[in-house]
Amino acid sequence: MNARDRFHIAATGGKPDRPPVWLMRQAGRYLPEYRALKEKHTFVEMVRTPELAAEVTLQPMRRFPLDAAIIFSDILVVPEAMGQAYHFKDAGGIAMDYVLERPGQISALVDTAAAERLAYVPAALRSVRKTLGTERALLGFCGSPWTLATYMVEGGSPGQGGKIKSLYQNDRKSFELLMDKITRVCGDYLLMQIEAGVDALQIFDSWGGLCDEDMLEEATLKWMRRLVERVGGCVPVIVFGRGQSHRAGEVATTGAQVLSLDHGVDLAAVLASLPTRMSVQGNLDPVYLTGEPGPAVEATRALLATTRTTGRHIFNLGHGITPQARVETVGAVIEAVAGGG
Ligand code: 1CP
Repeated sequence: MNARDRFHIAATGGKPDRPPVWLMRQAGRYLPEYRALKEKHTFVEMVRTPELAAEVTLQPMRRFPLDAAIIFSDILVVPEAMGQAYHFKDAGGIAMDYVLERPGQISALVDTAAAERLAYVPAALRSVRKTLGTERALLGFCGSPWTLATYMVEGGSPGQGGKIKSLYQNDRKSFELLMDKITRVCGDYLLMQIEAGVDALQIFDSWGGLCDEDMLEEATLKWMRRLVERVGGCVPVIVFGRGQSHRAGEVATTGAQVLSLDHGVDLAAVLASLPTRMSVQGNLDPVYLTGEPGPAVEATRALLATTRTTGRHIFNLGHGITPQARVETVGAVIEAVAGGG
């Protein structure tokens, strides 16, 4: 069975020969070859240049027997295409160039034709597909409308999300206008990625956990559902609902085929609670990757054992790889999955 078939079967509720494996932020600072490239180019430059984005995407694919590549890009390319750019802070981390504070700034955001400004992403996808061939799967992605709105209104990492929640609660009209614009651009963008040949799409709802129960549907779920409907079953959609595993059933109403779970959650128990059309993805604690291979491999095997009889599992981390991850430990974990546990 080739890796692409293995991935497709697992992502559509089936049981392949073993769980496929890919890792969130499989590109990044833990890899010396990535750091070398970043000495010469800025992050934004690498994201915007198809040859460089393709090269960064392929770096971990050369090193490890991963079943799927995720395109090197960032969720913040969408706000940038709409007119709100982002940059790396000297102190580390990412910040938006300005903050959305007034309704007039929301009205001024570009929506029609914004996706066309992202043509460098399908260009990178096509280049990766050419080099990668058809044996291994290729994933595209975008941020959830709620998560993107959070960065746009908060200006960076949101803390408690006071500003975005205030917009939702106190100026629903502006909130809806912003969400409607983002959702339309993301929809166009996802369709562009499908056309460029992705095997699946992941929607990162990284800040959906900020939503209280009574706002979940109106603030994030309904907009993701719109995106899933727009994709129209062309490829499987994975939703990463960080901090939302306790309400997996509600996230499942978006129509996604796969739920990506964060660490610390009983993956098999969540799987058992979901409709059988669905699969789960996850959820090794990325902290294991900062230590010796031994404990990481042991935890990987324990996790694999919980879904051995059911299948419907794509192996991944509970969140992105950190710069402190050790390359040999990352390799040992991937080998443990690829070797059948
Ligand atoms: O996995 C991959 O390598 C694919 C490419 C990818 C993806 C899917 C990157 C490259 N970023 C993302 C998604 C992304 N970007 C998310 C959703 C996932 C998550 O919850 O982490 C978010 C929130 C961002 C925004 C972002 N980009 C942050 C967080 C900012 C904050 O303070 O909240 C950061 C640090 C980045 C930088 C970034 N993006 C990607 C990489 C490899 C890096 C690190 C770059 C570096 O330090 O060199």
